[in-house]
Amino acid sequence: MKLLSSPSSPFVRKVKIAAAMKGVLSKIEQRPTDTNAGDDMLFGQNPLGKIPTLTTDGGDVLYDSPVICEYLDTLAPEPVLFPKSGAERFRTLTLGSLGDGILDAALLLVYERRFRSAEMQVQSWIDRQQSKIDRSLDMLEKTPPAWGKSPDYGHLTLACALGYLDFRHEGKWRAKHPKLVAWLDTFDKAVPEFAKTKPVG
Ligand SMILES: N[C@@H](CCC(=O)N[C@@H](CS)C(=O)NCC(=O)O)C(=O)O
Repeated sequence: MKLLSSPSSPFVRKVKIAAAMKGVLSKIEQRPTDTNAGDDMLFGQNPLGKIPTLTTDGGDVLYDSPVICEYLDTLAPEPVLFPKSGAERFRTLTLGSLGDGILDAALLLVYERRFRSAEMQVQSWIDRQQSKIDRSLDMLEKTPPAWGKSPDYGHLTLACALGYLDFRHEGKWRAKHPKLVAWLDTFDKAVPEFAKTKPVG
């Protein structure tokens, strides 16, 4: 398998952690990809120009990260990242969507600083994105999502979202969310690939 990748992308990090948990990371060749470089290889595989993008051994091109992670989950029986059915499945998918939503808002805040000059930035829009992150974390802080035998896709997505807030938003979330800080420490101990994929860049 081939993965269009970057060491700073939290969405790529999700895929690498999922692959490691399923024991297939060594079967993935990673191709460093700069999404700002107008890379024809990237646009040819994914017209959205986003990473992660995975090409399977059968030649199928998969995106985005939830789809890739669900594909990886089919490659080995354990641990189950996506429960097959029932309320458990939809709890996992919803936690994954919440983690991705935190990431989307956090990334938009980064892009606002990166791609707009200071006078073009709109404070009300910045506040709107920040409030999505704050509300989500406040809700999760009340009851951080426990796992049974092993963390699943929802948990690994949340861990990557919190890791990204540490990486690009100075870990400011930590002061008001002690239970989530403890939750992330527990995840870190349970999933060795989390520490190994600490973002750089
Ligand atoms: N929903 C997508 C989001 C992927 C995403 O936004 N990746 C960023 C890198 S962290 C990207 O490729 N950005 C380039 C762009 O938006 O043009 C997923 O889950 O894979």
